[in-house]
Amino acid sequence: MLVVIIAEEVRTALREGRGVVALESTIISHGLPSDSSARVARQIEAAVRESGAVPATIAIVGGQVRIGLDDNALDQIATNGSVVKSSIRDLASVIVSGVLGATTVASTAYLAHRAGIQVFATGGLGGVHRGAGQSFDESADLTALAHTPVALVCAGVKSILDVSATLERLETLSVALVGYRSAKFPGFYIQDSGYAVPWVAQSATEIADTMVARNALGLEQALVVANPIPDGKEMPRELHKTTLAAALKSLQDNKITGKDVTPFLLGFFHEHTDGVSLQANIDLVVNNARLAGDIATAFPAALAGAMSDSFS
Ligand code: PSU
Ligand code: MN
Repeated sequence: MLVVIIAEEVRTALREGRGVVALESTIISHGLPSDSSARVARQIEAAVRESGAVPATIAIVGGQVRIGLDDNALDQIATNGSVVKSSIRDLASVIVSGVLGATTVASTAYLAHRAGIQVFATGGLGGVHRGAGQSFDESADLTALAHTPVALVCAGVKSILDVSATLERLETLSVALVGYRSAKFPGFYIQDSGYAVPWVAQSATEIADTMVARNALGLEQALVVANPIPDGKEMPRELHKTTLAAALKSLQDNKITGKDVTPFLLGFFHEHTDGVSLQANIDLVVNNARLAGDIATAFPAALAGAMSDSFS
């Protein structure tokens, strides 16, 4: 049973020490409307290439983990309605059952790290849900990042989550958090969630240096790079606020739980904002992919320039 297949282009880039950026597939299968997801997935990959890095979208196809998808596999993930959202605990069962699996932040980070990929781009991180004190609904993304040393570029977390509690959990789990050219923790569709980040980096090189220092320290936690949606691309605040309130109410009315919560809320936004949330989503993911490409491209030089005694 061959469980993991790394695409030729990705394997070559890794062997030659060139930049590679991992991309998750749940964003494609469950985070975007199906009529645009294949196009957007290719836009994301193109943004990584424009920064001089190689994209490696990760998914489970035909009982095998694929690190880097060909056109056919990417189309299947984007358009096949029966793709299973696969977090870390689902991986082995998805492989054995042979169903199509889309990987979340948690499982993508895990698989990327095991494949030797250090940089990963997504849209928004999973986190602590509102009411988690009662429901215990906290994304496995958080615990995965606590022991997976990748750099993850995201636009913060959506305000469908409890942003404050999510930041507290990241702190408890010792997950590093750095804002990119901003001291504000972004709120996905909006540049400022109302909370601050503990550190700010001004360049991709500074982030690559931070990864090198983290690795030299032997730390196993992820570095979350919070990259706000570009200027002028935010969702209008009022539309954001009213849609959020309606989405949370609909979630309760429909008694949605477990892994369906996040896709439900994302879908609600896309269905009720006449394309506005979709466009913001595309803009921020492409922006993240570009920055991740810049970081991956800067990483080899940062590594070469570092000198350190080892802890071993
Ligand atoms: N947040 C977003 N867009 C997404 C997701 C989260 O803004 O597409 C997806 C990611 O794949 C993330 C997952 O890892 O949802 C988290 O799901 P859950 O809350 O069930 O852990
Ligand atoms: Mn959950």
